[in-house]
Amino acid sequence: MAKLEAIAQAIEAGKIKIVGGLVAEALADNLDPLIILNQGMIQTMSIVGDKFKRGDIFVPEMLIAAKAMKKGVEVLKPHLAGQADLSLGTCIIGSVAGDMHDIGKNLVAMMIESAGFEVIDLGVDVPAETFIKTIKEHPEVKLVAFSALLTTTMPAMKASVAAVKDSGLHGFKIIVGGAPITQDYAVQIGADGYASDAGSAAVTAKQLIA
Ligand code: B1M
Repeated sequence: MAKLEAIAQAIEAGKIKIVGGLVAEALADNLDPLIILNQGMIQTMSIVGDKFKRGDIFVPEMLIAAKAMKKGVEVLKPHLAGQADLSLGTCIIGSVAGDMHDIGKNLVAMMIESAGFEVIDLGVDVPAETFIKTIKEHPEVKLVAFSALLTTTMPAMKASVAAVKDSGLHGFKIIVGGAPITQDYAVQIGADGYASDAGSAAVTAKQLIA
């Protein structure tokens, strides 16, 4: 547990240079990668978010913590991904227009990939038109995944889902998620599926295309 605490402290303090090494040490000590991710890293980002909300820290501190978390995830990634040898199809994923948050979206992409999908990650601040263009370029696509972390980008998610559905393109399912998104909202905007975290996103992704 001391290792998890050290990882959490390094992420919160934005110590980008040491996080990777600490995660590698925790793995060498046979700590479960999912426990490292959930208890050492994701929980820490919640603490960072709460401090930001209270005004104890500001955007630069939040950004540097996010960068430190990314370094840790890089080291963790090969240990989280399974060896799926059969492709379930292509999944296009991105954070919706106006949304720059990508840590959660990257985790979702990683878990969906490890479930057996080929993932095309469009990154952050992705306009609906880019999703549509990419679907046209990849007619084999089975899943389109939208992430939003801000209440202010929820309308962009709604508009993106509507634009993709109105495009007349078909043969794929739509999955949505992100901290402010709920099952009810997903239904309301016409998505086929919703997941609250990266693990359940992979499970839902497989169920949607079954
Ligand atoms: Co931002 N930010 N941020 N931020 N940020 C939040 C989201 C916030 C809750 C902080 C707070 O006030 N407590 C708040 C939003 C409030 C609201 O909308 N109600 C907020 C704000 C206000 C802002 C700015 C507006 C701040 C400002 O500039 N004044 C600004 C907006 C920028 C923009 O997007 N246009 C901003 C900027 C940033 C940084 C750039 C500094 C940085 C992001 C860096 C990056 O991502 N590369 C940042 C960070 C780090 C956060 C917090 C602290 C952490 C987010 C995170 O990475 N969490 C966040 C507070 C918090 O979450 N507690 C906060 C860890 C991650 C693993 O969890 O992203 O929730 P999460 O992903 C989960 C699930 O949501 C789900 O699975 C993931 C893994 O389990 N999920 C999906 C996500 N996508 C999914 C898709 C799916 C399914 C599940 O299917 C497709």
